[in-house]
Amino acid sequence: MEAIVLYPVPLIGHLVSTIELCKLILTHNPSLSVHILITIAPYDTSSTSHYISTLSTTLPSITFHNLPTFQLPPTLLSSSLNHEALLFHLLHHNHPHIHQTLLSISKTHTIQALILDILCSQSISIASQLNLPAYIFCSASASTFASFLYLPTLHHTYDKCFKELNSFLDIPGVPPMPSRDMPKPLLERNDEAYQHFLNCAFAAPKAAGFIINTFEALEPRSIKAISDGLCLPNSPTSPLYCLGPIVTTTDQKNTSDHECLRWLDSQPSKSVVFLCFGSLGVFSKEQLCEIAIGLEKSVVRFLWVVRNPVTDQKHNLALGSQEDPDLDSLLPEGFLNRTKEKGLVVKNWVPQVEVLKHDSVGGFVSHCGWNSVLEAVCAGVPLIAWPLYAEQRFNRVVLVEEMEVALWMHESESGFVAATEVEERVNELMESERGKRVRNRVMVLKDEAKASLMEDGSSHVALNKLLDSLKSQV
Ligand code: UPG
Repeated sequence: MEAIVLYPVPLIGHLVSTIELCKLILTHNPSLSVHILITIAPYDTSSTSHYISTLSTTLPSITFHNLPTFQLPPTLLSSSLNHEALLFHLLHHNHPHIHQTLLSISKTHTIQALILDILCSQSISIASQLNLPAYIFCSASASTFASFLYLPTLHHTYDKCFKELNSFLDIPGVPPMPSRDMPKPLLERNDEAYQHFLNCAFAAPKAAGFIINTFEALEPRSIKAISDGLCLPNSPTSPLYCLGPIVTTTDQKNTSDHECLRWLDSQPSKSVVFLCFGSLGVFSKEQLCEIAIGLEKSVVRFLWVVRNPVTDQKHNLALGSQEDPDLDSLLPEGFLNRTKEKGLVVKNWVPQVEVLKHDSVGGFVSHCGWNSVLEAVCAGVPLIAWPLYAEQRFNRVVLVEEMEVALWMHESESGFVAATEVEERVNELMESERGKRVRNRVMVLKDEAKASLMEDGSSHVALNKLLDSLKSQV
């Protein structure tokens, strides 16, 4: 029996689209045996492990292989390594286990391909040892992927950290990129994570193909730059398959009958701005109060997902703590009562895809995670871009300057956003001519997204090409 094996990293934003990719492939080729290698991050968050634990019961058509748990050595635990660097330690530790699992799967199946998350690109070497073709799957944008492929060139062009460079980077297919807006783990050259990313980028050209969760009409320039080989000036470029938008159809926490949907039912059409910051984004108590003041002063209705304040100051990540926040003690005194006619604050999590599709939602204040962006585009909801971590500042530049689907949320040097900025931006998005232009643009892209998935749409055609390519590998 023929099989494909996928190896995602244990981060919700990556897992969600990997699972959807599997479902998509299975819909078109139900006889294929699909295997996913599951690993748990050393700094696991309960949302990720909960999601993983539900997968095997809800998706019987996919076989999950749990790789042995990685116990962080005490020296690493006490070190000041950031979570990206720790993740790469885990991935490295997994290498022999992946090798072993692939051998074991190949006893009963003919493996067509190993599909690796972009962060697992260094595992291409394992595929080569076993004579298996490896594909890279990028759950982020084509623009991000262009910068990833181009990283070795940038690395040789500059000898300073992007954080200190203070200039615009010229990346093929990407608008002029302020060096400080490069993905967070790449800002410091001496950061261990930077070296790992660079190694991944060096390994990537050996892949048999690149799969990206995007579509032609959304990112025509970056897709063309990658396909034309401009991002890999020194080696041939593998075929590119843009299959998106791959958007999740199931909520990761089974909250699809959430109270907020009933509240939205009672709001006027396109009147509500939705604030939600991905699977990990959190703020300080001071920042939460500032958002509250801005929303209260604004003229718009709001639906706001609030989590407990930052537990990891360095990254704005809710690592560990997913307990319900005590809203009364976190938000300004009397805020909930004063705003009850125009707003709803929800603790921790909402079924985001459902919310965005609701007719009452007219705007989205987002951290610019790529899944959130695609979900907004598919629902025709314009954004206000408030990046927090990972490649989200990079995405903001692309969303505002290139795609023109978002307004820019301005922050201070330290990343703090003032109440007046929150108030002005949400008013601007929901009430101004500029807001209208962004809304019109996202509506066009919503139609394009739908068209790309139709029978002769670009993503559908790319999927067929990918399936043919997988078949031809055995
Ligand atoms: N989500 C909910 N309800 C919530 C919060 C999130 O359903 O209350 C879902 C959301 O619909 C989406 C996913 O969780 O499907 C979040 O994904 P994404 O928007 O991509 O954010 P992250 O979880 O932060 O994703 C990581 C990176 C991000 C990157 C993405 C894809 O942080 O920067 O673009 O992975 O590689």
